[in-house]
Amino acid sequence: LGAFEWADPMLLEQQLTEDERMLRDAARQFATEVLQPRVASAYRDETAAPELFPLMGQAGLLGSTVPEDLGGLGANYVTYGLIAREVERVDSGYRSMMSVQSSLVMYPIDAYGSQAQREKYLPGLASGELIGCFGLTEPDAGSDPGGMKSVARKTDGGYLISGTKMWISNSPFADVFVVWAKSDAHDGKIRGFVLEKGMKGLSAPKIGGKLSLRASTTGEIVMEDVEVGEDALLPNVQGLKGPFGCLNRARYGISWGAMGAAEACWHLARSYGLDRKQFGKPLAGTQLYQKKLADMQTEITLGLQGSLRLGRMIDDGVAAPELISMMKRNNCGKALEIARTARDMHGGNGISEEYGVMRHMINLETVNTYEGTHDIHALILGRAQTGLQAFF
Ligand code: TGC
Ligand code: FAD
Repeated sequence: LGAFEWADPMLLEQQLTEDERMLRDAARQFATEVLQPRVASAYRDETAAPELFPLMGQAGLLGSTVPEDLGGLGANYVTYGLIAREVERVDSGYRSMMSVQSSLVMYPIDAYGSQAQREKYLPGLASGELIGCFGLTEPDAGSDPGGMKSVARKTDGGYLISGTKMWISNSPFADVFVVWAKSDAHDGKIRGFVLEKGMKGLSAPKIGGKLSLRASTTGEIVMEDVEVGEDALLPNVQGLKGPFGCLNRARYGISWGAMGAAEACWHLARSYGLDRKQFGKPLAGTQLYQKKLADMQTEITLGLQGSLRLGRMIDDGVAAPELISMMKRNNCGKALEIARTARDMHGGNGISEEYGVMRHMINLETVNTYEGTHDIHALILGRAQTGLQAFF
């Protein structure tokens, strides 16, 4: 039998290729050197950080799966997941900025766009010179995006788009807006459109008062008869499977990212327990403390192994969306539980910004909600095994 590696019990490291490890290490270096030093104040002051996009672009973090000739790395989905894990180890908000740009803006332009749209937008989005956002959710259509009210009305040369999108990551400083609306020219089917900052009738006010994900900026997208040409339509997809195709990639990335945040909390709790003495001995030498560490270690090990397997299945083209729901749901729920426990294990220090565990915990409340809530993914899995629809 082999030796037990407490921080990597399933030897995940050995299951990666040399290229995957190299790109993961570059992401770790960027996260440690560029993101970590700024996160506490960014979170406290809710600082908008558009300047991070070109830095992320230079580090190869944006659109890593997009082909190299369009500015990406042409990397696989395992690499994309490993990058998400490293960035979210620092903060879920930074991973959000990156994964919206990669999976929700670059992916649909690459997969559903015309060659002209791909050439126009992808290189700038990959370098971070352009910032993107993705508008699906509306004030009255969150878990049920099919109930959206945004519409695209056909005109002679294009469309007039109207509606309001809510809770949109990056929107207040975005240059490129991928939005979804029901098109009267396509029997009311949902279609994707690429809008640009500065278009008449388009605005993106910031949503204030957020107590979670404060290092990432969130806003609305307000569209009042925004006039676009035919070239703004994403030509190669229609219906809800358009936005869901993007969400599949982003949800998969979140399954890795949430484990990164959980690992950060676990390692902090372990170190804290080794240093902190009460009743004449380290906290880590008590049974209750060790049980909590063992639970964290187990859930993280299983969660990471599940995400790796899922990534390999995506790379092989055999992953079903329901499996993505399973891993997104499981890893977010477990990460949130781990962060709450780590907060408790830090005692009073657990509420201080210095230790970071409470920031992770509060961020994970959002991560457990966006991209399909914990319960919505349960309903997707319930439907898949019973054949019974329980949404309505
Ligand atoms: P349903 O009848 O199930 O499906 C409608 C059509 O869509 C297709 N489809 C999928 N295609 C690809 N991948 C998937 N995962 C798909 N899920 C569904 C389906 O095959 C069907 O196609 P067709 O051709 O037959 O029409 O639709 P429903 O209306 O019953 O859906 C219910 C439900 C709950 C599954 C769905 O609406 C859902 O997942 N709700 C959650 C909404 C959500 O995740 N919103 C995310 C917004 S974006 C975001 O949060 C970004 S945060 C990012 C960050 O900052 O990091
Ligand atoms: P609701 O759908 O109203 O759900 C409220 C509660 O009801 C939840 O607990 C839910 O599980 C439950 N519920 C809903 N339906 C059912 C049912 N049928 N049966 C049982 N329970 C049910 N969206 C974007 O489009 N782009 C973005 O970039 C984006 N970024 C975000 C960033 C942040 C910080 C946040 C908080 C959200 C973001 N979202 C974004 C929106 C996010 O995807 C939605 O908030 C999420 O899908 C839930 O929708 P909702 O808030 O309308 O909640």
